[in-house]
Amino acid sequence: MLHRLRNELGLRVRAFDRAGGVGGTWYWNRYPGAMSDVEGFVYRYSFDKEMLQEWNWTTKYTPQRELLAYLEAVVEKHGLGEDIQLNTGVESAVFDESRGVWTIGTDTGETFTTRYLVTALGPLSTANIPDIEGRERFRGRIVHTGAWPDDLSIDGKRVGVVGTGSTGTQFVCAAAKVAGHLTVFQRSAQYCVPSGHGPVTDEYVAEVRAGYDLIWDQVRGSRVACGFEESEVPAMSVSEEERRRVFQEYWDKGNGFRFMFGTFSDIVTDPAANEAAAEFIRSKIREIVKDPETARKLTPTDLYAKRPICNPDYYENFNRDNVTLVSIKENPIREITPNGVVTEDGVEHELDVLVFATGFDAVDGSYKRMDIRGRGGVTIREHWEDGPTGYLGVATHGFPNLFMVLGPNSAFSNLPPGIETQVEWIAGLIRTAEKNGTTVIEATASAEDAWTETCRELAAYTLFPKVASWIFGANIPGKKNTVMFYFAGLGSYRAKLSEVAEAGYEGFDLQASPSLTPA
Ligand code: NA7
Repeated sequence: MLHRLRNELGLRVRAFDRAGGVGGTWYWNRYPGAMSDVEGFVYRYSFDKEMLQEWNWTTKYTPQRELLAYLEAVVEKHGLGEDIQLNTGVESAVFDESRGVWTIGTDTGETFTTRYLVTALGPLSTANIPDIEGRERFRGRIVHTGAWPDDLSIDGKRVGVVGTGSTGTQFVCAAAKVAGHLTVFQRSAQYCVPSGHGPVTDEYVAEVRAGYDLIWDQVRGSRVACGFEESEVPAMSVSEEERRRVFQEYWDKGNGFRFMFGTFSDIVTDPAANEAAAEFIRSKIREIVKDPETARKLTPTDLYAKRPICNPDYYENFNRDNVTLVSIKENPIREITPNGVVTEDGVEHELDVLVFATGFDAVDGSYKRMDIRGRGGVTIREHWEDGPTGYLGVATHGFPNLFMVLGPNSAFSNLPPGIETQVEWIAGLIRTAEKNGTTVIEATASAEDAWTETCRELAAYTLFPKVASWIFGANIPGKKNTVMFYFAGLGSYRAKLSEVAEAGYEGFDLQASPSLTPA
């Protein structure tokens, strides 16, 4: 966004980050095993064609360190660093209706005014840490995966991890091999498929580089934007034998999104198709995990309808002598003691390090902790009391000139192409506004309501809302369950954005700035 607005539109821009370096998610999430579980070749920017040809990679998925190095290189190459103010948290943003500008207050005591405010706060950046009795008494170290300290090594230690989502399962795969003992506190059993992680050849890299134009075209027109063709075949339209063959093929190939969206077209919409996929994964758990009781606890029985997860060898880790599984659904955590975690059965699990892989207050969490005030002094917290909404995921009524990257009701897809889509579109809108002098831009309430309704209808067509997960805010106690994503895919989302722009930014009220209007 900074590159587009400053280097291409010529605006004066300043970016702020609480962190001591750039990288966002990939700055903070330094836990053992952290990596993107979308294949590396599409987990990057597409805008810099030169960099696509020059940046090298050696493994199918990109580990955190390399992602961070990549993002730092992008900043360096485009000279962005000089306009990024690090170690600076934005605490408040107040819209001044009389002047049509935002006033930004930071935790460094500075104030800035700006015509446009873009929030790229990250949909998964405000940590969710369960309030467990006795936390402060623990003598070891307690960490959340999203703020992993550089000085913390788990080698040889007694480690406990609460949470088995994308993060928790990645952590388990890495920690099992280095910890003295690993105790996994699992609330819900997970459907996890192999990732197929491993080295890639130079020929593969050369082939991807040569094909990038087509690759990005395909990604931009697809649903989940993960770099593969999604299936058009309903699962129940083929024989049971053929279904198993296809599931096995994708199991062998690896990747969670591929398994969910590449095998058949209706895994997340048809309960029978969903059950077929779920049962296939369950059969694999039974095959892999040697201890029947551990296998039982690891086997999910609900719908296969959370964000898909993949790892190199998740279930295999539970065959190791140094790994213990505790089902906290059956045997809840009672308290944390100076020595570790006590479960309801009275057992004290002694630990040196307790890791919370318990996720995030997704989508609006990072907005609610800031004091953002739009028209009439209304705060974003008040505005989103019944759940976050956003017109096209980029703007919300009552907050003119506030543009969100990955705001509520953005497309549910691989994030880098989703981010680029919105960044380009927001830049186009600002360019138009600057050219026409209509620099107060506000989503209308009716357009936002209609978009929210569309997102609701699309979500209801899927099985996702039937399972409790962060996608609908169900992971945060007291958070209202709302639809926070657009589920028709990136291709259709992009088509909608183009349509809106071509219709003169339909659904936006575009007015001249009060300060620019002649008296
Ligand atoms: P997730 O997917 O929200 O997973 C969090 C995990 O923590 C999940 O297993 C939860 O169990 C568990 N959890 C959450 N709160 C509690 C409490 N209070 N007690 C016990 N266990 C709890 O977060 P991730 O960081 O793994 O991934 C988030 C996204 O980041 C991911 O989808 C990718 O897009 C990147 P539950 O399943 O809710 O029973």
